[in-house]
Amino acid sequence: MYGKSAMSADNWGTGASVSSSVIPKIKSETAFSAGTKSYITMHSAEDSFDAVLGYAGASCRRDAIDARIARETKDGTYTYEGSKLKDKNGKDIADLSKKGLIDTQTDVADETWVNGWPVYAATNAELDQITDSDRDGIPDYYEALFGLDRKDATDAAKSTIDPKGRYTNLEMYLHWLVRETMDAGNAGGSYTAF
Ligand SMILES: [Ca+2]
Ligand SMILES: [Ca+2]
Repeated sequence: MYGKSAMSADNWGTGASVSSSVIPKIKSETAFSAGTKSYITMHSAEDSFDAVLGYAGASCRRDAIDARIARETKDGTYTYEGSKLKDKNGKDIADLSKKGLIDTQTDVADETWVNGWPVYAATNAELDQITDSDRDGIPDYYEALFGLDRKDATDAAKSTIDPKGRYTNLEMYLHWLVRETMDAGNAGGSYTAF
């Protein structure tokens, strides 16, 4: 466990909150076989922590909230607190820790934000990048780049870009959007190709 060397050295003795009589029923002395083939990249626990903090998330790029959560997780800190003083039953919860646990997005105060949310802006060049003439989910620039037809909405569901025909062209575009994020997150790991 991060920052707890004694616990890391003795996971089951000091790190597990279960009865000693239960441990033999749930503990394996040997690693589970992952088989000879794997679709995933493996890292050590320490490297995984950094990779998740650096690259996890469902976006091409991180916004201010993503960046703050990653930084606070790494540093073991928090920035904002919950604002409510009563629980849903009207009971005083003033004694409970609200550190880092916001109750509403307006608890996240930043004068440049609106109602607790950052303002997302795009340049004209970025807006041009998302022009999608046939509205098949794939923007014109990508259709041109990979030989698709920006006036034919049926090609998004076809599988002509993937040399092995496994993924649709729309899926290939979505993969392409995060190719650099995936490469960086997988760097240094082990992977068995097949
Ligand atoms: Ca399109
Ligand atoms: Ca198209």
